[in-house]
Amino acid sequence: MNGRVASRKSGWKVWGLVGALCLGGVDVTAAPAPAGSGPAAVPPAARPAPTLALGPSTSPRVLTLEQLRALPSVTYRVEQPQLRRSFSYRGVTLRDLAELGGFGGQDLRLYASNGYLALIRARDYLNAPIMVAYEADGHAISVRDKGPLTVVLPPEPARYRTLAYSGAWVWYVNRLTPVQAGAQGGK
Ligand SMILES: Nc1nc2c(c(=O)[nH]1)N[C@H]1C(S)=C(S)[C@@H](COP(=O)(O)O)O[C@H]1N2
Ligand SMILES: [Mo]
Repeated sequence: MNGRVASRKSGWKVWGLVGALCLGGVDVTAAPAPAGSGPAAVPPAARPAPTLALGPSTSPRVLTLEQLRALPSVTYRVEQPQLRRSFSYRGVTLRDLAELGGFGGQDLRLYASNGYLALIRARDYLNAPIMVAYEADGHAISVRDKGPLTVVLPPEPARYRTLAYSGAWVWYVNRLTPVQAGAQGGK
């Protein structure tokens, strides 16, 4: 990682992987499985609808998928570098989301439901339509494909397709906060 994108992985990642394989996107932070009971016991109908929180956990604005879908959207085709498949993604720009959260133009922390955290600089999202995508090829994004909400970077500039930015493709994203809000938990 260089200075543009900082990221860390935590012990929660294993839950994220379990979730990706078996859980079908249940946010384990919102619905922890009792020890010993398999997350696979949660039927698809019990999956909580995805939400995106804007701002620190003490004072978030929480958008439902429906509310996200009602915002102005961008659509473009790009290859998801970890899946190595190209999709036409649709979603809301980080620029608009930060504005809506009241922290437009600030560097952002992006949290995922598996405990992953990445930083995206204002100079990146202000100059390119980096988005939180909720749709790929006209469909909801499956957990297998890193959804239901996933950060997508446009094909240009070319640096977005380098290793330095691979950590910015935050899968299962569920919260954005301004970096200046301090060391808030991501949950
Ligand atoms: N939710 C989530 N998104 C994530 C990660 C993660 O652990 N969890 N890892 C990031 C990092 S640091 C990189 S390099 C790529 C990892 O993709 P790969 O494991 O397919 O190489 O996804 C990024 N997005
Ligand atoms: Mo990475």
